[in-house]
Amino acid sequence: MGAHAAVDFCGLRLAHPIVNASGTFDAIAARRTFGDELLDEFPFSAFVSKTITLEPRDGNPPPRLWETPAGLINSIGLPNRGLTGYLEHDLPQLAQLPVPLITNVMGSTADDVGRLVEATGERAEIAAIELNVSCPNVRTGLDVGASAESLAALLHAVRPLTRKPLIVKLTPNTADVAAVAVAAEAEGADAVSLINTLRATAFEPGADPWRPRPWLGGGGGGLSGPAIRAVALAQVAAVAARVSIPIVGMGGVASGRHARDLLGAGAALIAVGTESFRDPAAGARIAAELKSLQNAETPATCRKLA
Ligand code: RRO
Repeated sequence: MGAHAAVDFCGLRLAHPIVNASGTFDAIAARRTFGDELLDEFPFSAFVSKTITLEPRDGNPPPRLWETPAGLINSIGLPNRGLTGYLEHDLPQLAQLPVPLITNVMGSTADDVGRLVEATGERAEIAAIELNVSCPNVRTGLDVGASAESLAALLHAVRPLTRKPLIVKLTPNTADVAAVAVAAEAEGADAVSLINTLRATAFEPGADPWRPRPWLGGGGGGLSGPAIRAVALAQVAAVAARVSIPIVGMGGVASGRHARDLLGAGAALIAVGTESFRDPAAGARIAAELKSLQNAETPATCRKLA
């Protein structure tokens, strides 16, 4: 079989189109578990960090997870070491990964986001910044990613603060995701990524069914996994019809065929999320399956040359 066609994404040369969805693969813990084998067979062509905030956060109280018949609801609530902790503790370890590092940041004010973008933008170990305006589990007071106007104002303030590629992680919890993507492109985003989780909730098992109580410590959560694959396809297609910047498509991808479908809908890269919880090597498997599908579609003579 021929080698994977490398992908150019915002000036980064990636070995294949499969990356991880932010917060779904802990590369530092995986290195502890799998040792240097992880570096030899890293499942993704770029690594996206879990979202960091300016100050450290403990995250939401437990329980934090609820399984649905075809998905997972999480209410993690952004636990992280904060900017300083990330730069001092995580970054040196993440910089050892054999692929470009994309750092995901989130703030509750434009000032916070600006400080995060500036500080991460100065670090040579970081190839690109993903700006999370889409977490369903934190009350920020400003639901910036749900409105084209508020996202435009935020990007207007922070875009000039770095020359690194800026990817905006869009929320599916809005009436018109394509309008928000258009605003991101107009204000200088280099790419958009979607979809984050769909706002969801679960009731406590065993509670009086007529007086249900929320199960998750954070009250509600975000739904991911196979249940949201069709929503992701529709939203990626809707965004692709309106913008010309590259799209990182994600939502329930568990096979090469699912990845191919999202590429067909207009994505340039595909992120694997929930499937990595079930199988930490899922990214590599999906990349291999996608490569087979691409080779199967290549005429035999070209295949020999590849
Ligand atoms: O940490 C979380 O609860 C979380 C985040 Br930041 C996000 O962007 N999406 C999600 O489903 N959970």
